[in-house]
Amino acid sequence: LRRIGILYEKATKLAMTSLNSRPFTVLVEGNIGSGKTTFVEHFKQFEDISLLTEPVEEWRNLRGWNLLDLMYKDPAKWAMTFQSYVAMTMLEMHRRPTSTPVKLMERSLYSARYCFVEHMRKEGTIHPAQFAVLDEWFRFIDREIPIEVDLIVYLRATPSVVYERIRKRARSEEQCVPLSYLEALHSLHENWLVNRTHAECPAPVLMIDADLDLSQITEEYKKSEHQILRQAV
Ligand code: DCP
Repeated sequence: LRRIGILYEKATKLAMTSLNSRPFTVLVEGNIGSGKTTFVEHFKQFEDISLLTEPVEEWRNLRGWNLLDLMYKDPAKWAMTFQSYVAMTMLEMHRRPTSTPVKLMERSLYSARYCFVEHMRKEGTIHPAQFAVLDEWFRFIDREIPIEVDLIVYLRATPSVVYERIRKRARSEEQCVPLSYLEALHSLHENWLVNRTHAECPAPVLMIDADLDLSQITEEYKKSEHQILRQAV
């Protein structure tokens, strides 16, 4: 009887998901090294959530080519190529169907455009014509392809804190990342998610203090659980 009860509950959830036709979709955003992957992995314990971690490994190995490394080593030559591939992998994640009522996704087309591409435009890393092509792609996708977002979790961290974390995790491609770059990315996240200087912020923002270290951060993550899980009917 217990088994039948569980099966019935699962079937009801599935039916409700397909009735609602799409999952409650949460984007996890924040500076490099702010703990996005750790945040997403915290939700592994809940079965009603699909977790989509960022495809960094795909960026590091596209048919044997490490685009992330090429971009950091020679941004003038590779930033455009890298960002166009990032956009494709992000779009694939936005569109990936799920069978659960909640979908938790690391990063998005939006942070790619409003933080990373915006920084490259401001700094002149990409030519204005290259920026125009990336921006036209972004506008086209935004206009023509449904990308549903219900909540953005912003892991807000101090640039010097993430600088230390990046140094410690020692991802080979990121060895050249200076503090000034993290400061610039921080302001761009703030502009997008807090000051709302872009017309587009596709959902309400839940802010989390991401400066805390691993031993304390679980408590901080727990605070967001009810906002995310209450959608898992
Ligand atoms: N990156 C980029 N342009 C993007 C997205 C990411 O240049 N549109 C780069 C920055 C980092 C690497 O890709 O070098 C991964 O960055 P993220 O901040 O997306 O992921 P992290 O692994 O740093 O996340 P966290 O440490 O918060 O889990």
